[in-house]
Amino acid sequence: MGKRIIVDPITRIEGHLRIEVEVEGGKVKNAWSSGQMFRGIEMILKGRDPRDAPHFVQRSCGVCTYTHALSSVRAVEAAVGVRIPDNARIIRNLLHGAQFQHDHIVHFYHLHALDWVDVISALKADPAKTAKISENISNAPWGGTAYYRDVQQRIRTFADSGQLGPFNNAYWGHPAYKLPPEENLMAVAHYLEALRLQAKAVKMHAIFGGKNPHLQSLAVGGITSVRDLVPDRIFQFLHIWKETQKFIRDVYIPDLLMVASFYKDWGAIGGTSNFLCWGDLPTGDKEPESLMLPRGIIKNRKIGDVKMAYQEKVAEHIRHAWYKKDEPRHPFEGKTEPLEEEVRYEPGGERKLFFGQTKTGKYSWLKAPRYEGEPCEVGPLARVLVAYGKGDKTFKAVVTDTLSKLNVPVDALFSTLGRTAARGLETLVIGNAMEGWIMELVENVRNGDTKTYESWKMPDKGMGYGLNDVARGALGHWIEIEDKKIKNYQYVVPSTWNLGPRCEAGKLGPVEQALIGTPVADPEKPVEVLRTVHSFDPCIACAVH
Ligand code: NFC
Repeated sequence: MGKRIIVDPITRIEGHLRIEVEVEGGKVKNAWSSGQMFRGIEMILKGRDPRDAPHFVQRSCGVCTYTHALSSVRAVEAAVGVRIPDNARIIRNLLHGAQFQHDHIVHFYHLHALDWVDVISALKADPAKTAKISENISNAPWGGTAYYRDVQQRIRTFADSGQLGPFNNAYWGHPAYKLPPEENLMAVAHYLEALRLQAKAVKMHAIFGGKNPHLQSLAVGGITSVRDLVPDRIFQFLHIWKETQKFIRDVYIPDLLMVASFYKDWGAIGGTSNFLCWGDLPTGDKEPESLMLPRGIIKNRKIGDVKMAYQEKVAEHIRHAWYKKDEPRHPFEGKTEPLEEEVRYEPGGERKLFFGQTKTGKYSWLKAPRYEGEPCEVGPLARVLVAYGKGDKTFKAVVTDTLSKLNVPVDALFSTLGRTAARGLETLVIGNAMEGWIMELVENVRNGDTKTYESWKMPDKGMGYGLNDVARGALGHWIEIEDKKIKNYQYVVPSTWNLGPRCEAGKLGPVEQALIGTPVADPEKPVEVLRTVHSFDPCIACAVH
């Protein structure tokens, strides 16, 4: 048996994730991904008024706040049979677009960059050289030797005090870090700038959503921000969007290309096989035809063979999850019955064993979602591949441009590097589209259309689902109503798809699959494992819900 490495908890993610790998000959040979915390929101929802569901489920997570409410409100609307007005659709898209911008910037700089950027190496940089590099590659609104010298001094103050604060406990100096000191200094400076920028970007949610996290303006039938349909509010939104999009175009994308150019070997590490998207950002009433992010599934990396994806083909498996014995179930039939006693280990009990050696074979609070029995990666890479495979002109252009700038083949997309690049590229594309939506809203208001809500009546019975594609991937909510109350409610979440355990057939989840073959230079400092896990941007709070 190879050497076992456990990373528990994985930090710079949301929720409690434990990753265990077996390393042999310097590479990962086997992997187990485990969610370590139970939530139970699906159980709490039973018997409640369906209109309450969006408010409850949104509390699954404060990171992808809003997205559960959106999926839920769509599920209830499908069950009660109401069509929302255009303005509601546009405002929902704007809030969703702002979520993508904010979420992906925070992920790239604050959750993922330090897997590639060595903060301490930046102390050796020549600030004048960094200023030159920065001038050459980006249009950042800040820069110059004095600026970079100042940033370097701030890092030095941290380091000299022996208290690295947010930069503590990392693997600084690890040989897998490839950026020269000057590039490291630039990246750390942009990490700090991104902290400031994201605090502004989040205000877009406050304008049409009342607050962030957990927006308050979604209602079954539309949106309540009717008083915000005035030039003042719309232009406030436009102003913040502009600054955010400028950062994405002039800083995030150039930084992404710069970092990627030093890590091209990661274009052959960390890939998976199947990719699923529900699609999102409707430009009209017809679903899925009007979705700007298209719906589809790619199997076995056949990028030229994108098939339509159907929610009927989804089932959640619990053979290796801590739930009562059951068969795989479609979400409309889904159950959430936790096995409390099995996971209450005594010190020295089963938890001390490695996964794969336990008696029950169960090792996670995440269920294992499957599409026609197959694990599927969801998220930015799946969306970019499906759009590219379907020949979407905008996505094709940015992907082709990036591949040629990095001088790597299309196959490099199936990797950790491809996943991280795809996230940046879709941020750019979605952010660009937002301007058109703002103008559409302005035009509607100018023409006297300020309708944001359609009334409806609660039926005694009904069933519906809402399919979304959110920051971390394909998200679906399924509801059954009986006696005007919630009879059953299930959701299948992006991080459940990506981080879930083995299924009934023993097939590995996408992260488990992606980790196999990952090089590990030093088992005491498995930074390479973190790179692949972080590239999925896990959220275990969502995944277990
Ligand atoms: Ni939390 Fe999520 C919800 C997940 O669906 N996974 O992107 C979304 O969290 O970040």
